[in-house]
Amino acid sequence: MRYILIFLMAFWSLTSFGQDAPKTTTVQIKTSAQCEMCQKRIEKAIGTMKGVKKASLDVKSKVLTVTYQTEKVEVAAIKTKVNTTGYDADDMPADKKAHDKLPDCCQKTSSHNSGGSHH
Ligand SMILES: [Cu+2]
Repeated sequence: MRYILIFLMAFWSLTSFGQDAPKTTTVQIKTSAQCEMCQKRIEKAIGTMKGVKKASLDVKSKVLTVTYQTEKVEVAAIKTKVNTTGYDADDMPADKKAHDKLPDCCQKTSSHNSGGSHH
């Protein structure tokens, strides 16, 4: 009888563990961010998405690192959000309207950025 109880408790703790620990994963997305303003903009847009735990962008490499819950949000949705914020996400191009609304210095096609390095 005692053994059955222990077995049941072990089983219970295993199943509840699976439910209580949402699976998170981290993905890196190459964006077309230009400066710190872009960084803040993207981090805010992605960081406030449902299921996203953390979003941080490195301006130098333009790589956005996102930690998210796999059950709540998909990479495709995150990339689309980056696009509608006005930036490329890997091979997905930025939404043109959103991109054109960005300040000049943040536009990848901006004259400020052509023919040389920004900053
Ligand atoms: Cu910018």
